[in-house]
Amino acid sequence: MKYLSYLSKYKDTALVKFLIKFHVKDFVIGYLDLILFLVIISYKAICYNDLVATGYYGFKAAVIASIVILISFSVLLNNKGRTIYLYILDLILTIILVSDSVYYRYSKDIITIDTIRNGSMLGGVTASVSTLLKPSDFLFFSDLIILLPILLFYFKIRKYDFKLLKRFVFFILLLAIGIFVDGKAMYELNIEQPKLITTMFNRMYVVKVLGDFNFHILDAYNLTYNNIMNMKSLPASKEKEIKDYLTENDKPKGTNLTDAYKGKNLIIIQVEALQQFVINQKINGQEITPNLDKWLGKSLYFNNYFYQVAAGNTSDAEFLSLNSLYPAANGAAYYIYSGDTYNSLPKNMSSLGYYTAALHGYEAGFWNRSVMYKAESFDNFFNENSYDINQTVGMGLSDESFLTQSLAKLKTFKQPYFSFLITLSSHYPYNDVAGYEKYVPFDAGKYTNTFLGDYLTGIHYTDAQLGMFLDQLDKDGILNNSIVVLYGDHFAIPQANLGQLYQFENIKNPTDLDWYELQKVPMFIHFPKDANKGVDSIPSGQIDLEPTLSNLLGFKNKYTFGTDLLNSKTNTVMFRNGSFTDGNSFYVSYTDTYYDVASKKTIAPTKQLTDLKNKTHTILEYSDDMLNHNLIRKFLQEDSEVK
Ligand code: GP9
Ligand code: MN
Repeated sequence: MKYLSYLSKYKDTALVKFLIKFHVKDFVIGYLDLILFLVIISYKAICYNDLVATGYYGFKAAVIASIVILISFSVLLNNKGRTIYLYILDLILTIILVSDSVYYRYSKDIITIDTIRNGSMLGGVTASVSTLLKPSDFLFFSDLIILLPILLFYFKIRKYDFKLLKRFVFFILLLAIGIFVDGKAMYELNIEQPKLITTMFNRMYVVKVLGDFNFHILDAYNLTYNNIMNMKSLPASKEKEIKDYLTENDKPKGTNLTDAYKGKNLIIIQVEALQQFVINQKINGQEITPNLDKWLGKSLYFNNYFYQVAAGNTSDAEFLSLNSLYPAANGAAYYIYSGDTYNSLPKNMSSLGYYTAALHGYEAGFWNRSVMYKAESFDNFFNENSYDINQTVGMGLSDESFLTQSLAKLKTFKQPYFSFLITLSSHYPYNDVAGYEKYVPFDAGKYTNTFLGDYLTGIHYTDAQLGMFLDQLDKDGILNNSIVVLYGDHFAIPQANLGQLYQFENIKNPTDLDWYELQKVPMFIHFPKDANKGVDSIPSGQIDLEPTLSNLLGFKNKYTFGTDLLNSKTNTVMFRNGSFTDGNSFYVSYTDTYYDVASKKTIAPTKQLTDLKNKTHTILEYSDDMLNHNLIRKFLQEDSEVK
């Protein structure tokens, strides 16, 4: 009462007059439902974000903004319609949040449209839903029950309804505020982590920064965008042209070592950020990668092997190596094309009776692996959840622990097996120097405390762990019965730090050719009893791995773009941006310049080179068509009908 008399003093002020004139009291009462649902849904969404971000990302305006956008449409309806809309919206969003919470507890990941489409979430999670559900999950639905009688009462007492025009203005206002705040957050995320929104390589990070609803909106947008882009059907003649090209490309080119290793285990190790420039190099008299240097001496070493990744980085390295297809023109194939059918290396190995497993000591959903490994037909994916995270270096589980635990797993696998291992510790920005050095001391000399020095320390650490792993495979006799492939996934030194690399390499006035020549990654194949060891300098790249293995292991190469390196004398390495090299010349697409590799000079294009340039475009387009129109599925179907 005291307060009311106190307030009455202000009843003639301009502000109060304004509030009365615009029916603010009526508005507050009339739109109480809107305010109530905004608060309730926001609270639930923030609880979910707390679960996945464990507090350290704090409150995110974008989380609320996405709810404001979804709620804004309710304002267009009349009173009753609006409340019903809000009630149903609350129900739907609660179902999404609870499902995502349960899924998160199971796989530390979020449900995507593709996870549902591929059925890849159905395995363990549905079986264990009852154990994953918590009593608090049901509390999320309690408001919907409690609110029912209250809303019915509210329907009765609420009188005021705004005219359509005012409602429309209010809708625009809410929508604009929501879009502005949300758009700003997305824009900032795009600056901080370019490519993240289109490639979704770290979707839990998107969830942490933008919230659950924004993630689903972006996921649906990406999917719809790709579907629209691929709606145009491919003429039958083009389809035939592609099939004919691939059929020709897949034909055996010779008989060198053909089927020679049929039935042997296959172990592939994809090493994080391993580049060729560290191989057989010393710093201050100390070898940078003594173990790899030793093992590539006992193996068939490809010293002219390029990574061919695009926006999908590590996942592209896998995509190229396991499918012999080019990466996506935009975004990451592991995300955009995870709904396609693949004639992948694991699928081919399975058809030979192999057990196949991918092993990586990190989050299952990173790079959409959990979904994509299903599409690539791996029998099993051992991820972070399958490892004891007992030692961390850099980004997560240390290579030492990962490789030790992986070896123990390998020993339990039914033979013959194909194991695909992906390391992690030598990941950008290599700043866990203390972590690397704690286990493997390294003196980076004049590069100490520089970016390059940190990388050298990191790769030296990883080399030691790879050495331990390979030596142990040897001691345990596994090498007698296995072929081991090891290669680097992609670049280690980003543009900003290239100066140090050129200094290390003693390159004074670097050209684009110099840069490209530094984009090689080592690749070696180790055979039982160190057979076939030597150096092969054929120009090659990650796309050539599957066809090469098909010759050695005896499965039929089908619908691949690569080359069997053991039965070819020449080869052209094509890059996603249209650059290419045949070993003698190098074409750099972004400056439209041709180089002579030996003299390093620029050269005028010959007819042969311009033909090769056009062929590169055609082939990249073929690969895009294959992915956009899921042609492998179609081709394999046609083949089975013919049989
Ligand atoms: C994490 C890892 C890193 O799972 O493979 O991927 P990257 O950031 O190198 O593309
Ligand atoms: Mn990587």
